[in-house]
Amino acid sequence: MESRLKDQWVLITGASSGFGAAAARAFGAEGSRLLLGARRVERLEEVAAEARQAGAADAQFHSLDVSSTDSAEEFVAWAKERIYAHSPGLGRLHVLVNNAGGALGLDPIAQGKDADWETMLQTNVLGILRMTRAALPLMLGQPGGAIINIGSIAGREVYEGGTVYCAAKAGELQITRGLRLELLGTGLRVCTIDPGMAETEFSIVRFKGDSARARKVYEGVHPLTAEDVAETIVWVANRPPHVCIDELIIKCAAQAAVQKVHRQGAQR
Ligand code: NDP
Ligand code: 8X3
Repeated sequence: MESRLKDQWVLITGASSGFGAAAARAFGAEGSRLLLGARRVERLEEVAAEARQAGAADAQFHSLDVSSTDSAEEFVAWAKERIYAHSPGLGRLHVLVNNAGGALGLDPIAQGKDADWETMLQTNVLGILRMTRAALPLMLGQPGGAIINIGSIAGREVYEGGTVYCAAKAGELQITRGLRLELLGTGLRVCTIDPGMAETEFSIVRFKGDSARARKVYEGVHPLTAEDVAETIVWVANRPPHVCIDELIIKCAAQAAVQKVHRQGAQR
């Protein structure tokens, strides 16, 4: 059966690594048309080539910083141009994946850094709002489209040192729920996918380039991979138009809760 996502336009933020890059390849395998954004454009170029190789009908990329309203709006204007160039007047964005984000540091609030807090709230919370506001006009009038926000189990549970990241992802969860209420009747589906620990560049970014510390997070565990999460993103987007997966939690089998992880060799 031909994929419902074939030839459909899919916009992915944070497509230069991790879930976003894997999602680009996975939507590519469905024959979708991709619009990829992130700050590291040279990485986007590689991901776009991989997506085309996987079968994407089109894969284009453009610089995007979701922490800037100007950048978000400029990116969506570029996306609109790309879509209209392909099908003048008719083009529609089918899927928006608000994935860009991450954590910075594990400081308790007493030692928290303004710059870390601001970046986490800018990307994980305001970034979703900006991108959604800008992209909605390209999606309305097209029942069956989907806005898929990437949250986290951290939005549902809190842990010491992760409070601001958890607050940001809790914000993402409520934004998703509120947007679903606001868009009722449009036929657009609004979903959140909330992963647990997954080995991507997430921990390297959190620990500001300290790869050894990042590796320790996954020691003795078979964590989720970017591909596991990407498969889920595509599955959610590919449900029939009358089906909305409101909220989906995905964790590796070794993780029962944010801080309850079974590590090989550890006593139960
Ligand atoms: P990665 O660090 O591998 O990917 C993060 C992506 O976000 C990169 O493409 C990065 O691109 C992009 N990004 C970061 N800041 C910005 C910005 N200001 N503007 C545009 N793009 C930005 O991590 P993951 O793939 O793991 O993370 C993806 C999402 O999943 C995040 O929202 C994260 O919070 C969430 N998540 C991750 C989990 C994990 O354990 N890995 C678990 C649960 C949720 P660039 O730097 O080029 O701009
Ligand atoms: C990433 C998962 O547990 O590191 O969102 O916060 S966690």
